[in-house]
Amino acid sequence: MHFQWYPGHMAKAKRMMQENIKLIDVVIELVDARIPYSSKNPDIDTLAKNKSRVILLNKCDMADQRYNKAWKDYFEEKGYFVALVNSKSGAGVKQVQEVVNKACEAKIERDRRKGILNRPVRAMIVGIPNVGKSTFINSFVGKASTKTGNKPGVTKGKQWIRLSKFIELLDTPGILWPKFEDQAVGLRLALIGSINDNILNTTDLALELVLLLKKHYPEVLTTRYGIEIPDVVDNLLGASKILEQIAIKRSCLIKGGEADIDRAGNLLIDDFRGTKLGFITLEFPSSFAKEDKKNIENEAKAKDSIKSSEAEPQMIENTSDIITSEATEIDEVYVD
Ligand SMILES: Nc1nc2c(ncn2[C@@H]2O[C@H](COP(=O)(O)OP(=O)(O)OP(=O)(O)O)[C@@H](O)[C@H]2O)c(=O)[nH]1
Ligand SMILES: [Mg+2]
Repeated sequence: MHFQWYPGHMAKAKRMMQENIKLIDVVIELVDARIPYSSKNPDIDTLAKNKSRVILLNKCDMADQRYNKAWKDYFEEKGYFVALVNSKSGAGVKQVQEVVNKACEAKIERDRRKGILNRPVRAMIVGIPNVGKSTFINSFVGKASTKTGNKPGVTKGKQWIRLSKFIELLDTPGILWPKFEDQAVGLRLALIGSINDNILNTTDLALELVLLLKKHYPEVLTTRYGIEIPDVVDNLLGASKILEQIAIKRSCLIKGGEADIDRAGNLLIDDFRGTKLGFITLEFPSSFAKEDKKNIENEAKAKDSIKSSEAEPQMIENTSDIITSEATEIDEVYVD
């Protein structure tokens, strides 16, 4: 299965975000606590360079509690200000204000020294489609200020929301990035519903889900559907046998009594997305910590080889390019 979804409206939204970034003090990125690595958009790192960064591990109520704290530590170690949030119920949302304040301490101090007092903090809320940005904003603000929905692409344009005299939020449409270098990332994004289902083969997606569940949560399929799972299921053929069993148990049959694995596939995906299989996390910080270590080692090696092959040291003649300008005006209507 190949995953790619970068429609025109995302490229447009990214341009809007680039145009507005100069107004922003802090970028609050929502990731999905079930796949915190895959749901973190690498383009945001480029966009938010030199800005304070907050990561909210949203939908933490749907994830496996055993890994939530570990993921929080993982991102904190990388220098982000982090909070675990359930935007739907509001759990953890209050503490976000504190986290944002911490992330903005340096900026507030800079303002104070310049004699600027009480200028509101401006935060851009970013994240992949369907991660819960608008739900978070509504919960944070304490009333429905922006439209939400359980499908990707609900928020269309930009929208400023004044939370209080201390903080203003910019809601943005969910964006992905042009190419998933690692297709496993695309698969996980599709599973949580951040890629439009209309462009996916949901039966193939369900087969991949069976393989992931068998690997990380071997009991859940037996518990939910009362089916026998062989010890080794490591290919799509094995997975389709399991889908067949689910189809039979759930009376998803086509004429002649044959198992309807397409319907069973949809049922399995819906059950996963609706946490009927339990609270499931599909990525684990320990595996990414190893990957990070490898990347750091490779970067260090690359730096060493550049150093040894470098001729003359280069002078920076004009630093204006690397200083970000601080804008003060917002050019958008408030939705209050
Ligand atoms: N269980 C749970 N559901 C959530 C949470 N946050 C959001 N949701 C649900 O996730 C779905 C998507 O929420 P939205 O707020 O519309 O997501 P969005 O990121 O604004 O989506 P786009 O505007 O399409 O990019 C909705 O059905 C929400 O109810 C959460 O923390 N926990
Ligand atoms: Mg939205």
